[in-house]
Amino acid sequence: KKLVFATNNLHKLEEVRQMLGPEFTLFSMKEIGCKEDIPETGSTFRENASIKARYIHERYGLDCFADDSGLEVDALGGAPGVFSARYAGSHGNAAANIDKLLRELKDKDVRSARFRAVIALIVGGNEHFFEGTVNGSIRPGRSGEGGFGYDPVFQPEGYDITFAEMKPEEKNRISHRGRAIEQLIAFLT
Ligand code: ITT
Repeated sequence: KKLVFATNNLHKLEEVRQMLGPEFTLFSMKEIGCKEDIPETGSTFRENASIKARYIHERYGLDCFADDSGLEVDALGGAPGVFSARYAGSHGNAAANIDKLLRELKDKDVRSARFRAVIALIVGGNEHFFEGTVNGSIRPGRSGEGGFGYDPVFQPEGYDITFAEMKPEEKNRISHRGRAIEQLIAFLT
């Protein structure tokens, strides 16, 4: 099955490539010649996932999917949420985003949080949604070198290590994205 993954995030691309395996031929936006940054103007993960998938489908007429995801922190009323990529201002500056998060949580006892991912898939002109969540907590400091984004400070429930300390396949097995992709695979096969 040929599919475009409408993302500019190379870490997401790598994770999803690993999860989908060889039955799927995955094309990145770059590989289909799309160099644009898709404006994410929605106020929910679902809206933004849909905007990204439709953008590619409308311009290229290809089957495609998009992932919109982020971190919801209870003590911050669900922030950064859909603003996770640009929490500290500039898009995708993980170091600054984590610094800001740790600063905001400095005096908070409640550290619970979750990652959410919503995938919008467009096949044969029809749109389908898949969602995944992983509960956990925010560590007071960074640990680990793997993963991306907030992984060094996110400890999933039932573990005493962060996502950044896990092997990629271990993270993928329990992550928000892994759970959403599992459903996408089940739907397509
Ligand atoms: P695309 O829109 O091009 O796919 P993006 O990085 O801008 O890439 P989002 O708008 O969905 O994607 O923002 C997701 C942000 O949420 C991401 O940049 C990270 O900061 C955070 N995030 C999502 N999944 C994560 C994960 O598995 N580990 C760590 N941080 C994650």
